[in-house]
Amino acid sequence: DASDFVGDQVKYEIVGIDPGAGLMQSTAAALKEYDLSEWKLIEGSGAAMAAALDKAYKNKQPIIVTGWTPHWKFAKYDLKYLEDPKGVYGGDEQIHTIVRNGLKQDQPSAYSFLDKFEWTPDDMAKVMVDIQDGKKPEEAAAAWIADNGAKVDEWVKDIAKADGQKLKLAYVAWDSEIASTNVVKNVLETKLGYKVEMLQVEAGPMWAGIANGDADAIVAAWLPTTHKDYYAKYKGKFEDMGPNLNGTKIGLVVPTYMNINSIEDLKK
Ligand code: PBE
Repeated sequence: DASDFVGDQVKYEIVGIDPGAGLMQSTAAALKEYDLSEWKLIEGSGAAMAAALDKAYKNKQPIIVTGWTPHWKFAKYDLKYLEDPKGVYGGDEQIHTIVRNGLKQDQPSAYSFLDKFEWTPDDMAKVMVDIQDGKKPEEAAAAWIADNGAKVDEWVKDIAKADGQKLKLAYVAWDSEIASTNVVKNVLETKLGYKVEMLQVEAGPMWAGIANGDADAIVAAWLPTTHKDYYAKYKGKFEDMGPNLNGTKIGLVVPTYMNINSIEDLKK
């Protein structure tokens, strides 16, 4: 029989993403802090989370997912973050660009552009929504660049062109980072003459790769909270170029048709 309690409705399950994501570590911490030991955080991927959300939403069924902003899902569905009165998921956060040590000497043009690269949550969301609507990531990136010529010109202004040198951008297959990494790759190739390889990896190897020099850059570092463990682990072995986007959020997300509002509502 259907119970009114959300735990019974969703079988005490929270739909998670890839285990290396900072969002998963924060959610594990939230289950502890809010004393929700009967709840399970299910590992999966960003894509599997989105598929589960889509299916539940279409059937108006209850579901709790690990979510983040910017993300196309907020344009497609009516969703809300559960309030986090204990602040486990952190406050203001930015996405940083991180490069390997030595990039400045080896690839000064790429370094200068990566230092300048900065856009808004709306910019990123536009690329994400286009991809969700069926464009290939590289097509969505190219379309955004074509539509935002002035912004892109400013990023590459006065930077000398390279001569086909190779660069490696590491990223995780989170929809937000698929969008940003494709935009940066396109600019490096079409405006600055590089040949760019995108390395899709898990979060741990992404940070290890930038620290050991296997990758040249990432535009996927969520700080100061989401990736704080990775940041601390490799500190000194990379160069932090600062924020490329301001105004992110992570937490537990539910459809607005659910009548819970806070993580505290998960407690019976
Ligand atoms: N995310 C998207 C990542 C960072 C980008 C929030 C899923 C994470 O949790 O590590």
